[in-house]
Formats: sequence, structure tokens, C-alpha cells
Amino acid sequence: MRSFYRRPKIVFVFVFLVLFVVWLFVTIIEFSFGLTVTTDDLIATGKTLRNGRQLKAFITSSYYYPTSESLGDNAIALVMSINLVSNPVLKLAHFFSPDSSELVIMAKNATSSVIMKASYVRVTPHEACQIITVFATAQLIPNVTNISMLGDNGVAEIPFTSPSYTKRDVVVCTSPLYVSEQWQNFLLAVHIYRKFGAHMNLYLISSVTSFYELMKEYEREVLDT
Ligand SMILES: *[C@@H]1O[C@H](CO)[C@@H](O)[C@H](O)[C@H]1NC(C)=O
Ligand SMILES: *[C@@H]1O[C@H](CO)[C@@H](O)[C@H](O)[C@H]1NC(C)=O
Ligand SMILES: CC(=O)N[C@H]1CO[C@H](CO)[C@@H](O)[C@@H]1O
Repeated sequence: MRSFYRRPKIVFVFVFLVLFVVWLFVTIIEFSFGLTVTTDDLIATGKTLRNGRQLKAFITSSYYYPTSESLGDNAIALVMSINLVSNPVLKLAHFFSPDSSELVIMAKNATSSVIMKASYVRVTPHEACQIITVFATAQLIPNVTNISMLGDNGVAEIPFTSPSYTKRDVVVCTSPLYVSEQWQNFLLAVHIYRKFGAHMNLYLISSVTSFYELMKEYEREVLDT
């Protein structure tokens, strides 16, 4: 002990080393548990936005297109609601750290993986809500098995489906439904189209919950038959 007292430098280095090891340990633990996944659709990465909120996204639809004329091959197309909008009180912060207009996506196939930036376009035009709807797309790798979104200290799996490539006689595409609540129109359309054997592609941006659940029910029913 006496020799320590005579060498304050060594004590300093020792204390510094202990603090460093503790910091490293805490960082590793934080990194491993930084990820929270609440439900199948709601994903949240550990990424904290500059206004102190955790990045959260609700995925409305996510399709992986092995081939696509408009998006390119091996493309992901995501429609989601995400809290990218800044807190109005901290508007000034815009000048110092502007929002990145890209999301970071990781894709894996049986043999390799890539990390790439997906650009997005805003569907919600105003800044009145903290959660806005965006459409994001990126070209990934062939035969993708897993897609995830990366934040600063977390990864969240993005569940996805592949579109149907079956040739059909009649295909009906409905223009994107935004703040949709007219379920009566949907019911009428779905039954009439089905009666005539049409395949229905519905693009949904947002709707009241009960209507969304009703559409999900119809989707399950149609997929099962
Ligand atoms: C995985 O992606 C890589 C990179 O594009 C590609 O070369 C490889 O063939 C893919 N693996 C499979 C099993 O498709
Ligand atoms: C890949 O996705 C499947 C289900 O889609 C999941 O069970 C599996 O854990 C995922 N693998 C990785 C490495 O994330
Ligand atoms: C193993 C496997 O699924 N291979 C497929 C990868 O994707 C190409 C087309 O992009 C298919 O032709 C392969 O069969």
C-alpha cells in the first residue's frame, strides 16, 4: 500500500482501467439488450432520435419482390408509420442535425448478408403528427430469408411476404386508402370482385383499427382458400 501512496500516477492509471472495464461491460450489456420488439408488426430499435425519443415504426405492409419491373429485382417495399418528425419545441435542432432521409436495412440470404440504405418518401405531408407514414424501398440480394432495420444500438426484424406471381384473368388494384373508414365500400367491393373471380390488390396507408382488422380477416380468408 505504501508504495501506491508514493506513486499517485499508478493509482490513477489503475482507477482509470477499472472505470474503463466497467464502461465496456455496461456498453456490451446495453448493446445486447438494446432491442425491443413489442408485437409482430410494431418494431422499435434502440436508436434514439435526437429529440430523445426511441425510433418506433409500425409496418403496414412489407413485400419482397424477387422480380419487379418498377422497383427492380430483389426489392423490398415498405409502407410504415414512423416517428421521424421532430419535436416542434426543438425545431432549431434541425439546423444542427437534420433528419437523415434514409433508413438502414439489413438483408440476409443463405450465403451472405448486406447492409444498405433505403430511401423513403413521406406520405403524410404535414408535420402535425409525430408519427408519419412513409414509403421506403431498396434493392436487396437474391433469395432473401431475413430483413431487419438497424438503429444506433439495435436491430429489429421486419416480417415480409412475397407477392403472388400467379397469372390471373382479372386483377383489381385499389388506390391507396388513407385515413380509411368506409368499410361498407370495402365489403361491397370485395364481394363483387370475388363473385367475378378477380384478384384484389389493396394498398393501405392508414385506417381506423376496426376496419384494419376487418381487412386482415378478409386477407386471411382469401389466403386460406
Ligand atoms: C446471396 O446473395 C449473394 C449476393 O448477392 C449472391 O451472390 C448469392 O447467390 C445469394 N445466395 C443465394 C443462396 O441465393
Ligand atoms: C429469420 O426469419 C425467421 C422467420 O422469418 C426467424 O425464425 C429467424 O429467427 C430469423 N433469423 C435471424 C438470424 O434473424
Ligand atoms: C436456392 C434458391 O432459392 N435459389 C433461387 C434464388 O433466386 C433465383 C432468382 O432470383 C432463383 O432462380 C433460384 O432458384
